[in-house]
Amino acid sequence: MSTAIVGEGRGDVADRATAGFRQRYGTEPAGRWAAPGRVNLIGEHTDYNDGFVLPFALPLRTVVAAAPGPDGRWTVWSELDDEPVEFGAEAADEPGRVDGWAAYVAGVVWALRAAGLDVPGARLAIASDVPVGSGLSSSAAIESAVLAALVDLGGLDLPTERWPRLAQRAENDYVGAPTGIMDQSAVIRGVQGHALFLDCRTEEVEQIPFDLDAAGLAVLVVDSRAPHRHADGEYAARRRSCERAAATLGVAALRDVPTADLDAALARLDDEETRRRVRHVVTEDQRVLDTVALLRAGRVRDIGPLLTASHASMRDDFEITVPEVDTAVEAALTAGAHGARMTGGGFGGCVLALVDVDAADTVARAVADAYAERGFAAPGTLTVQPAGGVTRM
Ligand code: GAF
Repeated sequence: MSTAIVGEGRGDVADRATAGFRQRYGTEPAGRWAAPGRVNLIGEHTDYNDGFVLPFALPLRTVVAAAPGPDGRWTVWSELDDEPVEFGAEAADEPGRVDGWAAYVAGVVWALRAAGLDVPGARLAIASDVPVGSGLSSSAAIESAVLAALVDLGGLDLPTERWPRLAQRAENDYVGAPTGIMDQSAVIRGVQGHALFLDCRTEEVEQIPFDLDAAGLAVLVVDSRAPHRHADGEYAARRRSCERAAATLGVAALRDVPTADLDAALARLDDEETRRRVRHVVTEDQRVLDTVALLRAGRVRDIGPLLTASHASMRDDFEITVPEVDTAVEAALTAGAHGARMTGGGFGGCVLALVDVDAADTVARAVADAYAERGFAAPGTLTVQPAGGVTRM
């Protein structure tokens, strides 16, 4: 049988952060800041190609309880690891000096300082319901909650529109993961009941109503629990391949290849693998635009085939799926899902399925049965609604 994505009996995440703060520092936090995880409805590996994405924030949150620190240094405790990590400006200013989960915190301090802001020293305690390593952006959630805390504690003059780029810089340049702007944007700019239509070149945003209840639908998220297989190296390789293809085609990014010109562009590339990569990105951008058009017209159920086509493209052209996610998608579709696809960077992580509300349990069970048959570890499942982005609680 499937199991809940979030561990049961752990108590409220905000209470855990507060309790951790009190226990670790012996005082009350000055405040608590919460940032969600995200799923991407559609638009995979399009963000670093300057294209379009349509993610939404999840009701699962990471909470940071924080207060100014006594000596201009940063001390961070996380329930992931009982040992707190402490660092000063010298470590924050040198990417890579702080590693492990605390690098996401040091990276934010670094990005804020690199932007010329006077970041206050702080004590932080972090608790999270966003599972780590499931492709639901636990790292963007930490970055964004810490960013919000430091901006507030320091009274920093930093409009929210600039937050996603700064959080992304923390991840790219301090942690060293060459990701795009999607995750931080979803986590920071998400609005309840909406999917975030983001143009990753201009950073223009449109909140697209995504009212699942009104349509009698649910989004079922399935954690494939597939062990990550070289995900970081493969992600970077896909990115390099797209950048090389754009250079060959003489465009700034693959977003500049119009769907109507795809065949002509493919004919100018001389290896089959690169052609498949480009075909994924160009068709995926178009699928995002088509999904947005259907949602604007209130035709939520009709986006199903686009989700499924996105999965096929990731499986066959971009080659970023693994047997566990393919099995989950196939089982969900066979059990009646309107559409299903892997969400996130790939090589494991989560699948989302668009289902009738009253079919969610049947679909979850069908996926669990298919996993048992194939000898895979039981998947995690959760039905979700689009939630709001980062806030002070
Ligand atoms: C990961 C990255 F962090 C995002 O920037 C995006 O590229 C995604 O993979 C794939 O769409 O989540």
